[in-house]
Amino acid sequence: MERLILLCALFGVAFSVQVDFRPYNQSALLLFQGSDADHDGIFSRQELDNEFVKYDANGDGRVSRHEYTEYVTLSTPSLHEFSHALYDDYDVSGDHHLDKHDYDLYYAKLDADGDGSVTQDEFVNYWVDLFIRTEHLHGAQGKK
Ligand SMILES: *[C@@H]1O[C@H](CO)[C@@H](O)[C@H](O)[C@H]1NC(C)=O
Ligand SMILES: [Ca+2]
Ligand SMILES: [Ca+2]
Ligand SMILES: [Ca+2]
Repeated sequence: MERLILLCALFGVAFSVQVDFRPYNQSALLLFQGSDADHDGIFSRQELDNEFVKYDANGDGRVSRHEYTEYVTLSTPSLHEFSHALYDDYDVSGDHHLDKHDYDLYYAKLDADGDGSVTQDEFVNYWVDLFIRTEHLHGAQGKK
């Protein structure tokens, strides 16, 4: 099956209509490469902010569930359910808004060894695990 990867920003996962993230380690690596804007091998806290600001359509400094899921499904409607699962994963405080507080907590989740920076390995391991946990939501069913 052809896997068209049109764009690979961290969470604005815009793939082709036929989504298949397998092999997960490869998709996670592509996400990392698309998110590590300065290519220093570290996904920095600033780079995380730079991703989330893209989803803040009304510019109020917070990302609502609607803003995020619209952003993802505009390019890839089949990721509707997956986009909600991702939102829940980012919304660490669970208050249905994404803001600086969530980004700090989310960054800490990615930073497995707690040294204050997120390496490629930490990032890829996190996303591979997430792809596996959410497999029933991102449309790999029925494909080879
Ligand atoms: C993904 O994992 C497979 C199986 O362990 C390995 O052969 C492959 O090189 C890995 N790919 C990447 C991009 O790490
Ligand atoms: Ca970087
Ligand atoms: Ca907003
Ligand atoms: Ca780390």
